[in-house]
Amino acid sequence: MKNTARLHYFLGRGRAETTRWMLAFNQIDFVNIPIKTPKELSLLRASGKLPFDQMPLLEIDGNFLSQSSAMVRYLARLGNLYGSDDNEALLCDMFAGAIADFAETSMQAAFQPSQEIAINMLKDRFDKFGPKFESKIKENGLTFCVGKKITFVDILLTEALNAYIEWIPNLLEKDSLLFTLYTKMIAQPGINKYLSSEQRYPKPDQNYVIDVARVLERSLPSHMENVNRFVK
Ligand SMILES: N[C@@H](CCC(=O)N[C@@H](CS)C(=O)NCC(=O)O)C(=O)O
Repeated sequence: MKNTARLHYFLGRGRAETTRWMLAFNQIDFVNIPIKTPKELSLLRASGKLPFDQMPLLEIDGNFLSQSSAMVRYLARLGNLYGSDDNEALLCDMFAGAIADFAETSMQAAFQPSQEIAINMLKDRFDKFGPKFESKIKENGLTFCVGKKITFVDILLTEALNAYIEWIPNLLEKDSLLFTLYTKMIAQPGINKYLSSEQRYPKPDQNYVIDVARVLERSLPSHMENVNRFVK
């Protein structure tokens, strides 16, 4: 039997969330190892498991994986989710890059001074990328982003859309291909189970923003009080 994978990160989604969705889709058991204090982070760094001193860290199959995009691709290869040939793999990488650009805005949303600003930012970003994703799925035969079966980019896109939808519930048109893809992917057994599990962190809020700044001993966003309270 395989060991349970261990994912070290803050007490929240952030840059570990795509890895969680990939583990979930592949039905690989994992535990979140929350890093809650600067001391815990410095111990992790001192362990030598973080090649670039950064989280997330995924411990799996005896390996210590750094960089979320590398984790996602490792899990994509493990689950045969990287397209059926080199050309599809290339298309997957192109899609994954665009999805990362799209998803970055949802990761920044909780750090904004108001809900209104966050939502406007997300709407602008969706207006830029949404129609492109829609037309690429159409060109590819109406169902998947790349090829004729699920690839890791379908999972990444669903994760990103899920984060947007938490801010803007009516984001997707019900008759759109994106909505159909989203609905299908969210119902995949591993993902469905993960989303209602204890491993799933809530939508990031001010507490998450404070947590990150505290652990990294960094300043808070400029709209918050006492912005340098954790800076050493
Ligand atoms: N490209 C990296 C970014 C990693 C990253 O920026 N991690 C942050 C936390 S979200 C970190 O560890 N910052 C501390 C540092 O850079 O020393 C990834 O996606 O894994």
